[in-house]
Amino acid sequence: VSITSCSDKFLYLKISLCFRALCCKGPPPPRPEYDVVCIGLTGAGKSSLLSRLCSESSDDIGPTTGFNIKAVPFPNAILNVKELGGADNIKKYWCRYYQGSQGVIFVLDSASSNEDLEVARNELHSALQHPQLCTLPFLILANHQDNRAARTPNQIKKYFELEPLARGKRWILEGSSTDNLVAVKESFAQFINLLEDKDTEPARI
Ligand SMILES: Nc1nc2c(ncn2[C@@H]2O[C@H](COP(=O)(O)OP(=O)(O)O)[C@@H](O)[C@H]2O)c(=O)[nH]1
Ligand SMILES: [Mg+2]
Repeated sequence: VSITSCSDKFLYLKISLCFRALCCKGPPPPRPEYDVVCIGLTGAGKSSLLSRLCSESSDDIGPTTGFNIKAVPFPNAILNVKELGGADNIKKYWCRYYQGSQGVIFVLDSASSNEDLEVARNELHSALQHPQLCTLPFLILANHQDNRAARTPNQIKKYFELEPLARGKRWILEGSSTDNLVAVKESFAQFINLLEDKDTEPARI
């Protein structure tokens, strides 16, 4: 079609704009949001991992007093993560913030002393058995894997005696470190699958 006159050109422009408006994709559908609670002892790496996932610098992070809420974006979901401070005087209030949670992230320092690991194990066991959390998906991150003293995820699995507790539940245990964000994102992608209830397989521990 040859377009010669000015009004023809104008009409052509209008038609092509209408065509684009009809054919071009509108805004992407909203991503589902999940409220999750993030617990673990002080120094485990909760704030650092969450900041890195939000593309923020983790250099000037101090111990979390009280709690800290972050909307952490992923390609197919947004996690509203409530990080609860891990200090002794705060831990006893953790359960007050469990209500409404749809999933649990538990972070531990795989390179910590045996005593600290024992405390972390007891905290994880209490969370796994807590009435408000026991039916929810868990992501357990054996963090600080870049430290030479770190126990492997398999060693943590045995030490934490997760197998009997994990049977038939939707839990994932993965190694992590702040210097391998790709692996951390992959662990969260699996966790989001559990939150979406896509993965009906029992625990991957
Ligand atoms: N090398 C190493 N250091 C980490 C890792 N995760 C956290 N840290 C450091 O451990 C300290 C405590 O981290 P933080 O995120 O505040 O722990 P939180 O108390 O669980 O929130 C900080 O100095 C972090 O830089 C990790 O995977 N590897
Ligand atoms: Mg913190």
